Formats: sequence, C-alpha cells, structure tokens
Amino acid sequence: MTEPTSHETILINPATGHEFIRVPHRSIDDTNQVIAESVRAGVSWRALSAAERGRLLARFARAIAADREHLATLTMTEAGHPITAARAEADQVRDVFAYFAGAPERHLGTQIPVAGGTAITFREPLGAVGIIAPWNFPLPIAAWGTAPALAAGNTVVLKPAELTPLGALRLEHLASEAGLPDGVFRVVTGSGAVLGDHLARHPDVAKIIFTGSTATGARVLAAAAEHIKPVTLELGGHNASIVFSDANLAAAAAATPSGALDNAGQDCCARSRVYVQRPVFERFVDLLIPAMDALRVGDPLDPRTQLGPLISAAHRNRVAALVTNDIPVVYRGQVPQDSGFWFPPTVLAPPPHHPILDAEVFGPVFSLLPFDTEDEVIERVNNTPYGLAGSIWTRDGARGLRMARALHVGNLSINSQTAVRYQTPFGGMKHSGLGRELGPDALDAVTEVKTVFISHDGPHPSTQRNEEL
Ligand code: TXE
Repeated sequence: MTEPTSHETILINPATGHEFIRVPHRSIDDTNQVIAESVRAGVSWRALSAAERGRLLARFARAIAADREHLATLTMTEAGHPITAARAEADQVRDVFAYFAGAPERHLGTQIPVAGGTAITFREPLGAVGIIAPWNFPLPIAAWGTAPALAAGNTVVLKPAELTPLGALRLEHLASEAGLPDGVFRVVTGSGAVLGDHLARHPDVAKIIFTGSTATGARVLAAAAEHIKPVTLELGGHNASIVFSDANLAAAAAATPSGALDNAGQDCCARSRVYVQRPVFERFVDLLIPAMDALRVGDPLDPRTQLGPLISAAHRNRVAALVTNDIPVVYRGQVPQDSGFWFPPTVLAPPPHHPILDAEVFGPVFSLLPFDTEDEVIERVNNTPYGLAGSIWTRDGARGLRMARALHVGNLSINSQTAVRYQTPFGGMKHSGLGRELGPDALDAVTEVKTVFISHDGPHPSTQRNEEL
C-alpha cells in the first residue's frame, strides 16, 4: 500500500481494515467551478413550478428506492454499518426525499391584515446551499439537508466526510438519472479543512448546513460570518436516558442497548449516560445484562448483525483512550479478533464527575449512574455543554412532561429511545447546535421571508401613512 497524497483519501473497509479504493480530492478551482454552476442552475430551478420541482424530487425518491441495495452496500463498505442498518438508512433517505417532494406546493407564505392594504409574505430560496456532512450517517444526514433545500428552490453543493464519499457520489448520479437539471445537486469530495472551509467562506454559497463536532462547527460559524451567511449546525451530544422506579423496567432495559449502541455508538443521539433511580438500580442491571448478551456483533454482511466496527483506527484509539482503567466495568462484550476497527460493547459504572461523563464518547460504550430524586437528576443531566437528545422512562405522565420541560435538550422521547423522524424538527440546544432540520422547520431554515405590502388605495388618500412606524 503506497502512502496517500494530499489529493486523495484512501478508503479502508472498517470491518476488515483493508484498503478498497482511493477517492481524489477536488481542487479549489474545481470547487469554484461547481459553485458557479450551482448558482447558474438555481436560476431555472427556482423558476420551475412548485409542482414540477415536486415531481422531480419524487422521481429522485423513486430512484433511491430502486437503488436501495447498492446504496446500502456502499454504506456498509465505507462506514462499516451492518447491512440491515444500512438498508434502513437507504430507506430513510428515500422517505426524506418523498416527504419533501410534497413540500414545494405546500410551503406557504402568509397574509397579514394591515391598514390601507394587504401584506403578504413569500418564502424565497436562498441560492446555492453548501452542505458539510459527517461520516457517521453519511447518506441520511446528507439527505436531511439536501431534500428541503432543493424543495424550496435552492441548489446544493454537498461535501461528504473524507471517509465516506461514495454514497454521496452515488446520490449525485441518481439525481441526474432521475432528471434533476445539471448543477442542481453537486458533490465535491475533499478535506474539511480545505474544501469545507472554502464552502463556508465562499461569497456565492448562500447558506451552510453542517453536521459534525462542536469544535469544527464553531470554526464553520466563524468562517460563515465573513459574509453574514446563515448556518444550521447539528453538533455533538452527550445524551441521557433517565429510568425512574415506576418505569416499565423490562421495556427500558430492552431498549437501552440499541439507544446507546446503535451504529456502534457513533450517533449524536446515543444515550451514553443511563441514570437509573436507586431503588431499581440492581433490578435494572439484572435485566440489562441479558439484553447486552443478545446483541449480535460482527460480520456486517450478516443481516442479523446489530453492531459493527468503528469508522477508523484513529477513532477506535480515541474511544479506547476515554475508557480509562480506573472505571469499574459492568459489562464487556466480544468482538471479532481480526484487523477491523472493533471495540467491544461496554457498560461502565463511573464515579460521579469522572471525565468520561464530560466527553462525547461516540463509541459502543455507556455509563450506568444511580440517582435519587427528580431535581437531582435534572441538575446532573443538564450539567453538560450539550443538549441534543434524551429519554425519560416513567409510567407517570405528569412526571414525564415535567421532566421533558426541565431538560435543556432539543429532542426527547418518553418511554422510547428514538429521536429522529423526518416529519418532526430535529436539532440541539446549547453546544449541540443551531437551528433545526427535518419536519416543516427545515424549509424555513433554507428560505428567507420577503414581505410585500399591496396598497388598497385607489385615487383617494388613505389612513395608511398614519400607521407607518
Ligand atoms: O468531525 P468533524 P470528525 C463528533 C464525534 C466525533 C468527533 C470528531 O464526537 O468523535 O466529532 O469527528 C468537515 N471547515 N461528531 O473529526 O471534523 C469534515 O470534512 C469546514 C459528531 O470527523 O466535525 C466532515 O465533512 N468543514 C457528529 C465534517 O466537517 C470541516 C458527526 C465533520 O467533521 C472543517 C461526526 C472545517 N475547518 C462527528 N474541518 C454528529 N453531530 O452527529 C472538518 N470539516
């Protein structure tokens, strides 16, 4: 294996540790050209009727559905996801495009009663939207930004993560096959520090939608500030699941492994801190261990596999460094002993204030933490810079809502560990992000409001001027 140049990324299958392809990086000049084409394509894309834009996006959704197996195989190979999970991700991409295909005809402005006439508002596209995507869910997260942006009449330049460009390139191909006009949806492959930064600073990129780490998100925000560019940031999380004594413990314990460990824990919504009320702590652990034992870890090609490898050797080392020897281990599973980037599913019982409780681990690791009172757990869960997702397990409906209102978190589930639905807004509070993706809010984030006042005045003067500010 020869050393990579700075103009390419060597892709390594995370399950085997073997190189399988090299992907060239786009140059800055190339990228400028793509941005210029994207801006030009926007003129006719936004001029299409809403119905026609919707029809084209619906065709794109059908092309994605027809390509499901290919897309899933790319995700499995470049990101190491088990094939069943990778298929579900391809299905989610299809659903997101199908949902937003209905949006162009339904994204309505308003009419506001004012003196002397009528005020109406239009939601107008911003222009060429830059999307910077991460490697953890390469296709779904690219779709969350792309589908609403295109539906609203914007064009898109997508920069996938260095380690996972293949799915994005395949989407670009499918868009063209589905009949999206040239330049409407483009992909540029390359390094974040070079091309991602370039998109964030470029005067002709009208908006950035970024998903990744909080540190990089802050850099993107600063770069975008140069041109007062709006930014949506979906950043890290360090989420909690809170299990009260009155919860359905069997259901909570059964859901805990997938809530914390899906995608090998490389999920900004992973519930990596599990707080269990003290009277049921031991009972919860007894129920959890068999659920952990039942996890199927290993070959991503096996449709029964639930847990695959981590994305890279470097990331595995980062996770391993956080799991320090001083933390009591409640559970440690088995992983294949081969050259892939495996890390065993691990349950820890760290003392309060241990550093692992401050970091986004992003690996198949979670912590069990006993608590006593509602107020105490609210304080402990909120005591992190993050605020993305979380779960509350209780049979007391009032407590569930009281807790949900008290937690500084963007997405909560009561008696469930799921967070993301394409119909509902998704995003974080505090250092977990800025703005929302998915659901109706996603369209507002890729448009701006124009207000038009239409005077009712005929040839006679009106009272209108008196009401002006
Ligand atoms: O993220 P980066 P990394 C968290 C998770 C993980 C950590 C580091 O904790 O361990 O971040 O992952 C592009 N200007 N999450 O280093 O650097 C980069 O090319 C513009 C949480 O992979 O944030 C990639 O496309 N763009 C998470 C994207 O940013 C830049 C998902 C994300 O990379 C850039 C992933 C720059 N200066 C990691 N530098 C989530 N929120 O789900 C890099 N990029």
